[in-house]
Amino acid sequence: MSSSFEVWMKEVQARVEAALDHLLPKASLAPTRLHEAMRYAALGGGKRVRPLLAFAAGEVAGADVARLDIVSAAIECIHAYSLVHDDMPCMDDDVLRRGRPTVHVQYDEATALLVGDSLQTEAFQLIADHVLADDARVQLEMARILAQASGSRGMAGGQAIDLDAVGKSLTLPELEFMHIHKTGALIRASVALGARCSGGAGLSAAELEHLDRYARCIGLAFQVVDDVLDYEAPTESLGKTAGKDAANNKPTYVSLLGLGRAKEMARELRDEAAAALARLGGTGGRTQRLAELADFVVLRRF
Ligand code: GRG
Repeated sequence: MSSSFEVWMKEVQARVEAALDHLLPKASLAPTRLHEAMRYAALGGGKRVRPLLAFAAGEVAGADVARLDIVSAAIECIHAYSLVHDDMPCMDDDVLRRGRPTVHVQYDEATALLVGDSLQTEAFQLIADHVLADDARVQLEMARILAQASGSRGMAGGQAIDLDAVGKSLTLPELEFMHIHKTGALIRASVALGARCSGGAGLSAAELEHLDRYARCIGLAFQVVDDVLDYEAPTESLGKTAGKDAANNKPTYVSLLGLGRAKEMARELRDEAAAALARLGGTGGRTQRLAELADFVVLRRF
């Protein structure tokens, strides 16, 4: 990881934290317990991979950073909601997230349910409240992209398949279908939204297609690495309970392919993502951050 990438990453992470802090309802606003719990779920943690992708795609499009702040906050609201609900006893039943007690443990189950619901709707309120694209039709498309990526045709659908798969054996295409939805859809939407935050005519259809190809590879690579880390990394460095997949008898890339082949697959997906960037126009300059993020996703240890 180059020092300039590290500086850029920290800068974006700080911007996203500040944007969420500013945009989320204050804990002093009634209902105070719900607002405090929403802030507990969304602030002060996480790698902010999806905002980093939105900012990097925005760099390709020459996007306004103030627009990227809003889009990133909206995406993180959806992401935080999904983690809160996923950790609940009716789903993954976990007590640790980002190194802290999960929301239903820190507060209670009903509050966790409402936190997820409220963060989800907050995301769409942010998109409705701010100008994010010069063309109102593009802004409407952004809302549609985020809705599709979050709902039953995207992340929530992937989660349903995941819950159904516990204790079953899946084929590789079935596992891939599940993860393209559960994890990949929001990652793909992050790149798509960042790329649409530019002024004027924006990127061409061909450029958006290359970016989308990149995003699909990164979305899958992210999940393959997540499976590897769940198998290999200790709970302390993950900030969440390690080894849950095997404990829950869940099919993963590691259980299907073996550790070595799963790691190889992540690297192949990174190379495919890099090839999509090359088609977009060169390896350096405007695509540099996206290329560095592809390495970060594959080489991360948490
Ligand atoms: C409840 C609708 C609904 C969906 C849940 C995202 C998800 C679907 C479940 C989370 C479970 C999980 C471990 C998924 C694998 C990949 C993933 C999304 C990991 C968590 O994302 P990170 O690593 O988390 O970006 P941070 O904490 O860094 O933001």
